[in-house]
Amino acid sequence: MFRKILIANRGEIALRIICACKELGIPTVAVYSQPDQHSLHVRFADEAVCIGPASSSESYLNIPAVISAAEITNADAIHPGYGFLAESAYFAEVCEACGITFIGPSPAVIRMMGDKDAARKAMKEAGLPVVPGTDKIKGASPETAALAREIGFPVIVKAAAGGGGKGMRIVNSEAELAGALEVAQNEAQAAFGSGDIYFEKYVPVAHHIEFQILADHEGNVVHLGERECSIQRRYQKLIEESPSPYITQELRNEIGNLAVKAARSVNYANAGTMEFIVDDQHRYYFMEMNTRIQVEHPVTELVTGLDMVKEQIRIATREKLGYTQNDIQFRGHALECRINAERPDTFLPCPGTLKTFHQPAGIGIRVDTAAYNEYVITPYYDSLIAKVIAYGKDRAEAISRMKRALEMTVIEGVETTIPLHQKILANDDFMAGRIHTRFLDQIIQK
Ligand code: MV4
Repeated sequence: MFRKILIANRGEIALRIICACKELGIPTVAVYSQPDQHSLHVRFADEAVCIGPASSSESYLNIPAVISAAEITNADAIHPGYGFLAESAYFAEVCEACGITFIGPSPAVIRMMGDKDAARKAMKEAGLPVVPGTDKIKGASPETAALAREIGFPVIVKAAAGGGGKGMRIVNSEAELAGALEVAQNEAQAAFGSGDIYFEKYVPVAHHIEFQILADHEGNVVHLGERECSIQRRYQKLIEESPSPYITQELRNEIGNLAVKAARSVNYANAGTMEFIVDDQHRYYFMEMNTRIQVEHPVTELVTGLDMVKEQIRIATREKLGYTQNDIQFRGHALECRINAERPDTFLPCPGTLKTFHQPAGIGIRVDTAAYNEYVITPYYDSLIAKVIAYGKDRAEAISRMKRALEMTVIEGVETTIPLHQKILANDDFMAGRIHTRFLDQIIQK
């Protein structure tokens, strides 16, 4: 086991990793930026090192500062959480060069999956269906227009270095193409430092379904079923659930087994997520793979009973999984609502002080948060206040628990996404499991 784990993150995920380390008996080191001095991850870690000022680029993204903190505290592993350095192949390489274990897959796999075009090719090669699409394209030209016509409008332009929706543009007709390519390239350049883009056939009414996998260093791979993530706003997920009400046991086995084979084919080791778009005919297509622990991992933990962060740590020590697909049992239903500090009219972040913070509890409710009374949501980092996760024997019970949990959450001082969640949970189509990628637009327009 590791001697000491440094957590290169903040907020609820830093606390989540500390929980896993405490249960495994591994001492922890927190790193923090100046405004995070009084954060709970600093308080609950065994040691803490300030790594810089507020701006992420000078603190949580500052590789020399993070590595120095690991060296002076004698940490032999780093858990990157999600965001920040979690999908930096370069950071994983620096860790390796410094003799520190990066708790995640190999730099080569991170790099390949970070290039969405390369990832599509590798996964296609490994037997996964991918959406009809192009290689990287240069920009507007007669050849580009011909490619789009060949695929057929609508198409969706995506950033090759991106993921998660940044730099994405839906293009309905050839007239919109040149403009959309330029906007997407500029957005991609600004967000990822690379203007490389490609396009895919756009699947208009679809399900965003992601499969969770766990893989060890010896080629043992299992899947932990899927998460339904179709309820997104501006490509930010709002509600995730497992299992998906749209996926039958047969389809789960089929996609899950393909995902496992594909992960094995690239020597994947650690937790990983394969994103699929599933159309209204239940046809599924691989979109991208995320090589980190995800925000929505708790719904999978609740239906499988596994502690995914502990599994990540165990795998990183080169322990074997110790179980096979048949040992994975799916039980009940789980739902996660992301509570963000944001204005309900503009959906813009709403920084401020939580004058009152009362979190829900009780049977079937889990809350992952780093907030407390007087906690300050700064404009520097993302505006997530808490993840409320509800578990029930079935979807109806999970939803009813979520409803009462949101009613019993008190957050004063900032506006939050709770009213929007309540509107979604009260919707008849949501209740009936009729959700898809267009669902939220329909709700908001009403
Ligand atoms: C798509 C798609 C339809 N067709 N790709 C959104 C986040 C990013 N990781 C992938 N996303 C999508 N990619 C193709 N070829 C639909 C989505 C999508 C979505 C699109 C519009 C509005 C809401 C959405 C929710 C989930 C996924």
